[in-house]
This record gives sequence, C-alpha cells and structure tokens, in this order.
Amino acid sequence: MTDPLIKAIVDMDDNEAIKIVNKRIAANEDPMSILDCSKEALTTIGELFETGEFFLAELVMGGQIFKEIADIVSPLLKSEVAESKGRILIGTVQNDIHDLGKNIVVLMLEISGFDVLDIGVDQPAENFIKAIKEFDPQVIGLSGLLTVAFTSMQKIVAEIENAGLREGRKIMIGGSQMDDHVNKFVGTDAYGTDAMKAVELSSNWCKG
Ligand code: B12
Repeated sequence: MTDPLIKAIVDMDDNEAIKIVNKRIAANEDPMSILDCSKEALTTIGELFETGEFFLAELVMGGQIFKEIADIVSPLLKSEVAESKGRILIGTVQNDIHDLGKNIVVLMLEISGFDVLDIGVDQPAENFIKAIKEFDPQVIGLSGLLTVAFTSMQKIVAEIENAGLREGRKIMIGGSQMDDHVNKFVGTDAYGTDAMKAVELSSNWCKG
C-alpha cells in the first residue's frame, strides 16, 4: 500500500486524507484519479472486513471519508452540457443501502449530459415502476453491492416486465460484483463495474 492517500484512508486518518486530496487538487491532479485512488482504499477496507481484521465501524468510517473526499472532488468534475442526451432512472435496489458508487455513477452521467432521476437506496420494484411511469427513462440503472441485491434486481426486472414497461428501454446493473453470470441471472441488457461503463452503455443506447 504505497500510495499515501490509500494509506491515510485505510488508517482511518481523515485529516491526513483530506490534506493529501487538497494538495493533489492544488497540484492539478485529475479529480477522477483521486476518486479512483479513494475507491481502491475502500476495496482494501472491504478485504480487511472480510478477513475479520476490520469491523463494521471501519466500513462506516471508510465510507464517511470517501464521501468527504467525493464532496470536495465532485464539483471539480461538473461541466455544462446544453442538450440532454437522454433520461436515466437509477437507484440502489431493495435490501442494499450502498450508495457511494451509485452517486459517482449519477455524477458521471450528469457530467456527460444525461438527465438523471436518482430514487435513492433500498428501493423496491414498485418505486422503480412508479418512477418509470412518471419519468419515462430510456435507460434504467440498478445498483447493488451485496449478493442479496441480485435477487432484488431479478425481482425488479421481472416486475418491470410484468407491468409492460420494459419495451423500448434498456436496463443495466452495476456494482463491483457484477459479471456475465449475474447479468444473465437478473435478465438485464448489460452490466458495469465502474461509472464510465454506465456512461458508455447509456451513450450507445440513447444514440438513435
Ligand atoms: C463503504 C462500505 C459500506 C458502507 C456503505 C456506505 C454507503 N453510503 O454506501 C456501510 C458501512 C453502510 C456498509 C454496510 C454494509 N456492508 Co458494505 N462495504 C463498503 C465497502 C468497504 C466499500 C463500497 C464502496 O462504496 N466502494 C467505493 C465505490 C466508489 O465503488 P463501488 O461501490 O464499486 O461503485 C462503482 C461500481 O460498482 C459501479 N457501479 C455502482 N453502481 C452502479 C450502477 C450501474 C448501473 C453501473 C453500470 C455501475 C455501477 O460504478 C461505481 C463507481 O465507479 C465494500 C467493499 C467493496 N469492495 O466494495 C463493502 C461491502 C460491499 N459491504 C459488505 C457487507 C457485508 C456489508 C454489510 C452487510 C455489513 C454488516 N454486517 O452490516 C452492510 C450491509 C448494509 C446494507 N443493507 O446494504 C460486503 C458485501 C459482501 C457480499 N458479497 O454481499 C463488502 C463487499 C465488504 C466485504 N468484502 O465483505 N458497507
């Protein structure tokens, strides 16, 4: 763990982490690389949690430090795009409250010119369906990091289909655990494990 920012976050030293972030911004480092670095620290924290070296308190603290950093860095990524490229509905699925990654996805989609409706965390199928009826999105994004989220995603997709609302829309799932198997299990059009994939998929789907 050679990067000092990763080390500060994993050590739960938020003052040091913020100091390093501000220094890197002042030195014109790409804001996205600061976020990527902070994300790597959370991956390490997750691994330490899995092996029993860290507890829930560290997961919470790590998440809080990431949020502080994202709040500083996000405004630097904002840009003005005149015309909307399309409407994207997104939310973290039922039984899952992880939203740091989803929030980065929302930010990157907005920066890229999409209108995004973010319905938040722990969202059941009925809330997605209500939002589809009101917002009429071309793309629906389901976010989730927990294994239990896969079942929630599958249920949401099935209920969107049952409500006759799938036709003419694309559905993507995302989170660090997504792969082809999960995509198949859930019945979605594609998956992504980072925010840029969400932008790439949405751009392709909203072209015509
Ligand atoms: C921070 C954290 C928390 C925080 C979350 C704070 C918050 N507001 O989000 C808190 C403390 C609340 C938390 C709680 C729990 N957590 Co937690 N958590 C993490 C941790 C360390 C980091 C996640 C994170 O934010 N990463 C940083 C972001 C930027 O990265 P990201 O999430 O991957 O997001 C990117 C992509 O996934 C993608 N993406 C995300 N959404 C979408 C959507 C679309 C459409 C697309 C295309 C892409 C996309 O783009 C994002 C940006 O690049 C992970 C470890 C890990 N390796 O992920 C564990 C982890 C996810 N948690 C875990 C667990 C077990 C839990 C708890 C059950 C712990 C407990 N005993 O209570 C609870 C569950 C609560 C619940 N019901 O949801 C496990 C999950 C294991 C599993 N297989 O299910 C993990 C993997 C840790 C581990 N290794 O064991 N957690």
